[in-house]
Amino acid sequence: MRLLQNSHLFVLSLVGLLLVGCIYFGYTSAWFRYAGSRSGVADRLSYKQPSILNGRKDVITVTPWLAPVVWEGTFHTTLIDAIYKMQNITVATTVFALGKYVQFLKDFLESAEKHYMQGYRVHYYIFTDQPEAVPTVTLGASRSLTTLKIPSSNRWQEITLHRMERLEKLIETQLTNEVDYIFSLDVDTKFYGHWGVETLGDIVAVIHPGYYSTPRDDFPYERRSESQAYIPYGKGDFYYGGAVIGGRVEKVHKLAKTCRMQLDVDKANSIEAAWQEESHLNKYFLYNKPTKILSPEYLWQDTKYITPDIKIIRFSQVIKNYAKVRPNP
Ligand code: UD2
Repeated sequence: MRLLQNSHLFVLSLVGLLLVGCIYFGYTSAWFRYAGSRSGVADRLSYKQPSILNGRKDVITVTPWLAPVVWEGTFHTTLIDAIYKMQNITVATTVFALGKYVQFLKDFLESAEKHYMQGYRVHYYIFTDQPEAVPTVTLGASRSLTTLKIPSSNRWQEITLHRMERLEKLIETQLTNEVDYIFSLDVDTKFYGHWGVETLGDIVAVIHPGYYSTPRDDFPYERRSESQAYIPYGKGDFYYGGAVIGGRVEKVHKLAKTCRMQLDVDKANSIEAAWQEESHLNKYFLYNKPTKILSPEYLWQDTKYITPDIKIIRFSQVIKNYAKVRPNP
């Protein structure tokens, strides 16, 4: 009996030891795999040593709340790519082309296929009232396009106002758990230079090219206190453009939902903010600071004179005849 108990004990200890061993080796090999993949980037690449002392001196590269401001000369494309490539991400990209704005789609898509998120999985969502007018553009590998038919409006303001609601619903119905990041972009635009994963962040805003050296009291914020987009004089960080909104899909959903709710309140009170959804976006970003800011390199205007601080134009609003393309003045 005693012998039997001892042999039982011996077998149990052996099994126990085996289990501990398995767990230990499992963990260590997993750690080595992790460490290997982490050091892999540094091992495979040779890149210039970053300097803590030298950098762009002509512009700010970090906000007072410590969000990076992305300018040429502040990031290393190959290094950032090596990090993001390991993450196997998908970037949804929404664009609205209603009424005569369908004419901008060809240049937008063709230039995006040259410069935008090259080497990454991109899914374009085109909201339009004329699916048959969406041009056939050859897309790169891992890139796809879905056309979503929606009604147009005889007021351009209504079209831009409703983008938040459409964005909110698209994320809820199709994108949650499907994509990692999303960008909502204006269609009357063209890519001229590299736009890659350096633009990704939790919640991303772009500096409007028309106001990057303007004092805050001259920003075209909504100044009527009756509107939910109201920002009083003396407040505000930057003036952000409505043409680019980006970030992690759940963060952009929160932004779109909040702005849509504020827009609903304004509508019920018969007030339309000075710059429609752009005014609400600026209000949102005042109280929910963007975690990354894109410099005006990422939103320029073809009509604008280029100043020395702009080293590259990556994305720009094309010249358009407002009277000819919009449904109303
Ligand atoms: C500014 C903003 C824009 C938006 C708007 C709000 C920039 C550079 N632009 O541009 O993002 O916040 O003010 O009023 O920050 N659209 C159509 N069909 C139309 C009219 C508009 O599809 O008939 C769509 C299209 O995607 C276009 C976008 O709405 O790119 C913005 O309209 P816009 O470019 O006419 O507005 P704009 O130039 O005043």
